[in-house]
Amino acid sequence: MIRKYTFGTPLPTDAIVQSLPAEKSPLPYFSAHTGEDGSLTLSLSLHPEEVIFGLGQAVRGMDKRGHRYESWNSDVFNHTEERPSLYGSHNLLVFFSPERLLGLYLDDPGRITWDLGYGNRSEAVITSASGNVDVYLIEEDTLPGIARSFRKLTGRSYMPPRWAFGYIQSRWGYASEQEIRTVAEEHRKRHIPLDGICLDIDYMVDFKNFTWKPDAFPDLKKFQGEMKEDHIRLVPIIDAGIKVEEGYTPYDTGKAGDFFCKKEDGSDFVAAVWPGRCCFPDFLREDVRRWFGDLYLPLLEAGIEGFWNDMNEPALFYSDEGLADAFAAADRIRSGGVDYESTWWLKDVFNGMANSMDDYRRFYHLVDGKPVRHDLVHNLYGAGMTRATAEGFRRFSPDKRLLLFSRSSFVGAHRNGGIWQGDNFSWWSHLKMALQMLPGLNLCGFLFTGCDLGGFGCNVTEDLLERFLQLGVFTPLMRNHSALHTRDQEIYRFSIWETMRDTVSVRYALLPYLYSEFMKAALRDEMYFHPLAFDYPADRRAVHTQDQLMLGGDCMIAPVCEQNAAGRYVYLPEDMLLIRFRSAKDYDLVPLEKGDHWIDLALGEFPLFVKKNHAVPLCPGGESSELLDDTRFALLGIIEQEGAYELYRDDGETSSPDLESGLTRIALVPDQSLTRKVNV
Ligand code: MIG
Repeated sequence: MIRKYTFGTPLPTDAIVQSLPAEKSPLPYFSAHTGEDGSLTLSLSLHPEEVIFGLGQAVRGMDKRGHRYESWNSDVFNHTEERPSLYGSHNLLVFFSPERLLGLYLDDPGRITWDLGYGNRSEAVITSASGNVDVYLIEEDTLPGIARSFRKLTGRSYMPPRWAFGYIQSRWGYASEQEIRTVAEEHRKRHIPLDGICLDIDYMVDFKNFTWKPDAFPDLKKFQGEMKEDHIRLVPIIDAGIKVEEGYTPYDTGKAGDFFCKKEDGSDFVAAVWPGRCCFPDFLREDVRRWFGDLYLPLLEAGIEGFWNDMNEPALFYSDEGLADAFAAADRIRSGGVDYESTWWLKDVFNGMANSMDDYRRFYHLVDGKPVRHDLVHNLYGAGMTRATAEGFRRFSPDKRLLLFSRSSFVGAHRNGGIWQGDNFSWWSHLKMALQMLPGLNLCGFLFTGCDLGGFGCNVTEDLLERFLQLGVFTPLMRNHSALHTRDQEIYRFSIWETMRDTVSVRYALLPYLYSEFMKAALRDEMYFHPLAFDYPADRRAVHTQDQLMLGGDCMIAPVCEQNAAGRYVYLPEDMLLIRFRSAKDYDLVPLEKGDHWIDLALGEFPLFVKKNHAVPLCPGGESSELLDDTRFALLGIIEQEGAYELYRDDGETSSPDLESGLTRIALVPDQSLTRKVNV
């Protein structure tokens, strides 16, 4: 059951697809308080055992209790435990204790603070800065029921084409066709599976969206065509800002249509990003989205089938006004005398030019024809860009799914694209962080996601990349990405590349299964990854487990997230089969009983646990998603009673996937062997 309570006059967000009347009675459970500044605060006392799931893209554990967070989409390069917010705002919490199961969604595009037992361990205090918010309470009997209800409320999750489940290599810095061919060749000649290569901003002319360097990419269409013969797709990046430059078509047409965000005086708001001074499309307007979506057409006509949208918080390096203020501050210090305090302050002034609140208050959107200051709708910007792109894709490619993943997001954007987890570091703690972020993202509808494998910033070590890949085997987006000037991070750069290749080979053997689980989850409004509590709500150990995850309907993962560990402890909430993978063809099968186990996992080894009377189909594998044989499987599982696995298959790109016609029942027959060959 979902109930809606309206406070103030909320702005539209596009998050909700099911319109509900607002309740007339007061909001139950929470005490609501309106501040003198118009803000709205909701407080709830917490049970000692209460677990709080949700918030999607946020640091720390799967259970969000014990810290404070903020909904404020931010371009942050340093994902420390202290970060209140990352790139997306996903305003859903699920409170779960022996006495309560309650979902809370705040439909509010502005700033929200979430004190979840930080000020006081036994209280949650949630504040909407504007006080204009639709509050949704979701009550169901089970945790999966809450997830399903929330998806019904907010719409079906985005489904990418099947090739997007292949391994994707990316790096900031690939500058030419030649360099990308080399990356492809190095993978192919070593038989490292590969389905895509990302183009980062280096492919553009002066970082201008929708251009590509004529010398470095003389014939993009021909190049993409040749790569596709080799089963590799190019995935170019698009940034949010449009460079201010007369004669550059996207700027000229944007200007002619009056499509950019404005300052109070009616002139275009300008701030610098990679291309220099840029204007920012007002993605909240339908006509602007149509214009922007159309800009992808030349790239689509060149055969491109996937994109990633970046810098759409929007990230702002500085504005003319911010720069002038900083210079004025420097002048004041120059004339007033320098001491240590003033120099610290001055550094803060210059650092604070990026993504500054002053700038976010300097420009306006048109909402229903009326100007609305950006900070009140800040968290919608990335979602608006995703929507513009997705609407464009639906016009140009109505029958075929295309790949799209964004950096910034808001609930609602999960219908239009995936997201990646942003600029992590090559740190062991960030491997664990990536794992812990996944169930929250899934709960909020973002099923197609994954982190930068190996870590984006800092220099990776080879064991860390291997352990990242072991998590990536299971994440829908499996992309190795790294920043300019960091250590080369392609698999073939490392002495243990064969180990890494074998790890990726497991992804390809599992790909038909993982695709099946993903599509079933999307089509049934379920989660692909979920906390153990969703399956074992009465098992206290399971409910509080922070470093293991359920995957789909049959499995559990428990990655090694520590350097030089020879294995790890794993808690099994029921009897399971351990598959200890070394490669697609080399694995151990070990039945284990419910309880705690130490699992030996040498560097090239990683586990998948399969529930008893469930099974996982493993295909023979291959080097591209397009070359997989999804008719012959080894079925791995402990089967003691008859049942079936429902395998979902389709052509991998249809825009109207149909669950019923895609399902094939694979019979599970009791047998001692733990593995059985099946043809489907
Ligand atoms: O300011 O395009 O998160 O994945 O490689 C950095 C360059 C801009 C940030 C993205 C990252 C990408 C990088 N971008």
